[in-house]
Amino acid sequence: MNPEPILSGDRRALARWLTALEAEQPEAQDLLATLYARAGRAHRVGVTGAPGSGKSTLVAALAKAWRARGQTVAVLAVDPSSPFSGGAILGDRVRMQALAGDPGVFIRSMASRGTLGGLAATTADLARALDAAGFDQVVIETVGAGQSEIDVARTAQTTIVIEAPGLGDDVQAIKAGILEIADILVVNKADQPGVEATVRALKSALELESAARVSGEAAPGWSVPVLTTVATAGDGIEIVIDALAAHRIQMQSSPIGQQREIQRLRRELEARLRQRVWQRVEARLAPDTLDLLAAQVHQRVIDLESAVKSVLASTHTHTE
Ligand SMILES: Nc1nc2c(ncn2[C@@H]2O[C@H](COP(=O)(O)OP(=O)(O)OP(=O)(O)O)[C@@H](O)[C@H]2O)c(=O)[nH]1
Ligand SMILES: [Mg+2]
Repeated sequence: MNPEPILSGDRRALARWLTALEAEQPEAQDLLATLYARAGRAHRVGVTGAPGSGKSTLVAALAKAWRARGQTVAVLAVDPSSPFSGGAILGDRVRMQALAGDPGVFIRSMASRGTLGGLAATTADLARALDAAGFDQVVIETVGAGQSEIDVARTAQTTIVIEAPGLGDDVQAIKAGILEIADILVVNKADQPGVEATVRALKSALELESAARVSGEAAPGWSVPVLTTVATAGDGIEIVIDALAAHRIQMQSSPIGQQREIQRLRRELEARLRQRVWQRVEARLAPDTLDLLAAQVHQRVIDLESAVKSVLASTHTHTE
């Protein structure tokens, strides 16, 4: 693949590259390797929260504000689990229409589960590609529902967890356990009743778990702000933009912030190695080997550990 059109802003070439990366095509990955030295300039921002909380609307408002500041924006909308993702993507397109035609904005929907490496790995690759392609802001929007979505959100440097009011103490983020990945909390739909109760619930939940946070996820001296927005009207957006920039500076200037990024890359490295090693084993196994071994273990012809050893011996994986 040729890097020239991508680097000179050809959107169709960029889209083709991303599609090839999603399919894990070797030429696409080679190009990412070639361009990798150019990455590292973008701010990767994760936006996660319950369905309908206003993630896409907030992202559109953020994009507009960044554009006004002369920054370019790429958005990766990841929605693997929703049976409505087709509709959601369509909805996102409508919400993003104000930005359509702006060459400084690029929007990409990922409705697939990713391929072999899993969704988080694919998302991370696409985010790196967009970074290398020169975007200033790379936003990853994901529904905060399960572990895989949390893993996706963790590919970002700064994560916004978004909540809508009206549920009182029964805050979605607390239920889903995604509070711990939040660097910034946003209570959107602040034009609706129940905002104060939601802000209070989030603040007390943050206090409760601040002790656990010391484990290294958060930057030192960073206390997670709880901000309110009306994304549809653009209210509160500038404050979110400022908080994002402040968090990035904090992360970049602290050794713990650097450490967090290294830890994240380590997890990614490990996940990829697991996948590759397993692929090697699998490629050398006859199709029904594991079924046969499992049946033998079941009949106590062989024990589980011996079955593992026999697979490793027959695939020679232990010598590599
Ligand atoms: N009243 C009000 N409505 C809002 C606000 N922000 C978003 N909405 C509306 O809430 C609905 C859902 O907004 P989206 O931006 O699609 O929410 P989302 O979190 O991206 O939804 P999914 O991608 O489907 O999970 C839309 O009808 C928006 O117009 C807000 O600040 N106030
Ligand atoms: Mg959305």
